[in-house]
Amino acid sequence: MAISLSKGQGINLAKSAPALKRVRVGLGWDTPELVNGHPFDLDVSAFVCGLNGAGEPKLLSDEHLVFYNNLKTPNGSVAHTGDNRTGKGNGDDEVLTVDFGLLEGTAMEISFVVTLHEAPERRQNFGLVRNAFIRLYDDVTGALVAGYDLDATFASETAVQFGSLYRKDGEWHFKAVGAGYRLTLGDFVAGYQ
Ligand SMILES: [Ca+2]
Ligand SMILES: [Ca+2]
Repeated sequence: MAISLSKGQGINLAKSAPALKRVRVGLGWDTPELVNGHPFDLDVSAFVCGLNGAGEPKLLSDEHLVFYNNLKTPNGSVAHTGDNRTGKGNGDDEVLTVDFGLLEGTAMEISFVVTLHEAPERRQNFGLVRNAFIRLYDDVTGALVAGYDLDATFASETAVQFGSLYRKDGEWHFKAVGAGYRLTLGDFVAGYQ
């Protein structure tokens, strides 16, 4: 039975989906085709992080930022299936897979952040984004495990953290985040370094 989450809620995957070996993370949205004369292109990035001495998430390496320009981590533990430039259709628009068996033991958190490509240059923001969601599926059976429909309306934000997977006491959890920021992908990368 899939769990429908609301903002800030989390689930313990070890309890709600104990057989889960590989998770497919689907993110979706609907957007106008053109805004200010430019395409309106949302991109998902996954930040695969360990924790530093202060308990802050930091990228395990530059190659642990998985996005349209780096489609997987060195051993393929986290992989992106490819860029979607329009968000057309009701299904998942960009999809990643996480293989818990392959994940480095030092990986403690994987954040899924959606940024708006060239937002400052194109003067675009999340105010026109509709029907945004993040869904977790068992990648082996295809079953939906949990989903979160972002209910917040955004305005001037250019990036939104949809959700994150995190490890606590050896068990993976998923949290619905839904937090918007006026940041670029580069800003996020700098923050996670
Ligand atoms: Ca895209
Ligand atoms: Ca869509």
